[in-house]
Amino acid sequence: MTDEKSGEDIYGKAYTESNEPIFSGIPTFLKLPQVDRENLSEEAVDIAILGAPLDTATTIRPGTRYGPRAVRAASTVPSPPYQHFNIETGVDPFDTFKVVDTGDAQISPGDTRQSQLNIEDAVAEISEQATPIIIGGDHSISHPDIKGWAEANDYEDIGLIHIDCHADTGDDGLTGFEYDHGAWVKRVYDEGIMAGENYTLIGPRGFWPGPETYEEMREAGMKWYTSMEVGNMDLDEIVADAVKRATDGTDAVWLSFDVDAMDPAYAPGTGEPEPGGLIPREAIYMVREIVKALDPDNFGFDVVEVSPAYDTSDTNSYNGGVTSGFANRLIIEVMGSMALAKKGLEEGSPIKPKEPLGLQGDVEAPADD
Ligand SMILES: [Mn+2]
Repeated sequence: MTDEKSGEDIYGKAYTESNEPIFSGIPTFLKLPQVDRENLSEEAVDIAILGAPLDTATTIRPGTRYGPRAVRAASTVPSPPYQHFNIETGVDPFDTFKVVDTGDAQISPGDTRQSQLNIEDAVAEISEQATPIIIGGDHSISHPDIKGWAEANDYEDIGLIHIDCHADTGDDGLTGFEYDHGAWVKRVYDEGIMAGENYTLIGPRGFWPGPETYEEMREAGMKWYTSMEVGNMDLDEIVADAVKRATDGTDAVWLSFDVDAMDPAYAPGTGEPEPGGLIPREAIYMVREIVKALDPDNFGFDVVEVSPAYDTSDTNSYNGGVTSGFANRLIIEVMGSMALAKKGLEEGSPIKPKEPLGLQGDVEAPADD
């Protein structure tokens, strides 16, 4: 590690000595410290977590208002925050970043548009001080997420990498609502802060949106890799292309992950599941590699559409439903890759066996008789 800081330096003795089980106590994200948004400027915070429990811009099944709470609580790792050394990647984000949970944006039940504007304000507020990581909520939150983040940082041109089953490029929702969860990409595009050439979608499949919308996306210079293409192509090539497109002439990059990109077998807890999706290793690998290649100081992330009532294993998610646990894990992976990027490292320092991997030494040929 090139960085001399440790989790203990960042979080103090209380965390070193903390041995409270994960199921006990107040469930902030990974039981990280909670800091109110108005007090953020008083602390040197690197990453600020925000919940956006809005689900009234959903077309089919609601329930993602319970997403942030479930994702926060979903952790099977009974450790304090500073001990998240990832044994595969060899990095612990909490050795590099001070991460805090800033609670939820104010939702006004029944008033979808006002709630979205509140989310925009809350994201702008945290983005003044830190890199924002937002937990949805339905996918309509990504328009206010990106708008608040871009405004706080004076970004004029942003790149967008969007991992999702659906393009979300509709002009509006089913009966005309402009800020529907299937229209947020179009809203971002219409803001004039994202060129089509800086947009890449990974994971689409199924039947929505229709060919006219895909034709418009094509004309706008947008690019996409379908779920089947993810399965059949070299993931490194997809990652490199998405990163190149997102960073080409832009000030910053937003990564938006809709859990319905995943095959429903791996993420059943969502409103609009569609067969034939990504597997967790593909998604985790791509997210790791994408974020590692981006500037962590000009970056934002959201994970959306976790709907705990449809989840399995633990629908309360007080120790990790399948889907809420996956979303929780994605956030840790994102922060780990941000830490590598911050240190200028290509790879972390995983502990490996003494002997190289694979069969070693002379192998005796089977007896020939
Ligand atoms: Mn979506």
